[in-house]
Amino acid sequence: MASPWSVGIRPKRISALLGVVLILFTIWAYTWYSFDLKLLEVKIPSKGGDTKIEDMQDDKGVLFSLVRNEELDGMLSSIGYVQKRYNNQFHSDWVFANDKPFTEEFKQKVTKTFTSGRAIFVRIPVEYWSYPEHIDLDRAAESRTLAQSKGMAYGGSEEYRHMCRFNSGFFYKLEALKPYRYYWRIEPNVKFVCNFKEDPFEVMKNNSFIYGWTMTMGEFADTVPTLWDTTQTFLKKNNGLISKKNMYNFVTDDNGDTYNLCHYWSNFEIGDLEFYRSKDSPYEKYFQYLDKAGGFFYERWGDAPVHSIAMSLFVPSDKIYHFANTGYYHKPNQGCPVDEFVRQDLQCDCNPRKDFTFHKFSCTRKYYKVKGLEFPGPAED
Ligand SMILES: Nc1nc2c(ncn2[C@@H]2O[C@H](COP(=O)(O)OP(=O)(O)OP(=O)(O)O)[C@@H](O)[C@H]2O)c(=O)[nH]1
Ligand SMILES: [Mg+2]
Repeated sequence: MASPWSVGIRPKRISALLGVVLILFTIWAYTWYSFDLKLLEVKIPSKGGDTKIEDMQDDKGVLFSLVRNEELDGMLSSIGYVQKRYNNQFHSDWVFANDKPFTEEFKQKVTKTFTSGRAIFVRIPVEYWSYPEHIDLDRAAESRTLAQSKGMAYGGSEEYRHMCRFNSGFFYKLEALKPYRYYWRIEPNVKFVCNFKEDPFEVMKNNSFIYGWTMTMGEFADTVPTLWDTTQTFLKKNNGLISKKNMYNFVTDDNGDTYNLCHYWSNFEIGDLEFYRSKDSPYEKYFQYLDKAGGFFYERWGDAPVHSIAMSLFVPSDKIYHFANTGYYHKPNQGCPVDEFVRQDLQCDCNPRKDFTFHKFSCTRKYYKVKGLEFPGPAED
């Protein structure tokens, strides 16, 4: 059989040819994936002139949204508020994640609207958004039917359960979040009606905070019937994970017998990704245990109670911080600084009488009591 050399193609020429093919492939890949996470660290050009790849350090924060294509208008609305009140000054990047491919329309409109930072679009790996093998699908379906018949919000929804499981145990594993130390979760259709004078990511970093929240409330008991017992069994099997300065009493009123349903309202949360993803993280162990127990599908465990219980157990109380003056709105609750001076200083556009942060139905009073701090809210609700 004739070898390539014998028909006149020399090794040097083959190398040159391979080189050209490689360059063409690189140009193609760069163009094709310019909005994709795969090449995030090295390939996405800086947008708006504020964020350069070489600036990326471990302690940077990133805005993060899990969102559907159908929620484009709501997302654009949230982006407007975030830019006006925060990002026009601080220029953070924003990662948008979806279990389905983002449409071109979604990417283009978001990129056009989010001019104060860099927009990164991510498709969630299927293993982060599907049933693990140990789940009995018939049992899961029966539980959804029952929950729906009881009128539980999202009781019949499979998507909602995948969303809660993703927000509990997977978002922090996304490749796109690897370059960042802190995340700030933003949903479509939320509002910020006060200015940020300080960058919350700097507040987190400068104080070594692990978790920041803005509102608290009680969970629907029907969604988490066995979450607390499962947590107790986990703790018995895993000695030494509880922090010495924990906030256990934020989530239980009877010294651990039952869960009092208090949680940080996780549609707004700012967290230290290292806490979730470090090699010996108690959080990951806890999530794995909960996931095996199946309550994300056999019940309707939310990421808010899961995060809140974990923070209350595994994190020292001085690493949890209340971002009190965000003027944050997520249907149906509005946060509004109760102090008139603060409202003026931050140019808030809200009515303090409508504030939910310190409302008697919230758990905020309990938070301050457990922390041993003076309650900063109004004397009576
Ligand atoms: N990509 C994707 N995002 C989802 C899906 N379900 C929910 N989300 C997003 O996950 C977040 C939480 O979902 P929501 O439906 O707002 O849940 P919620 O805040 O408990 O419920 P509401 O009070 O109705 O807002 C939002 O940012 C949604 O856009 C889904 O199936 N796919
Ligand atoms: Mg929501």
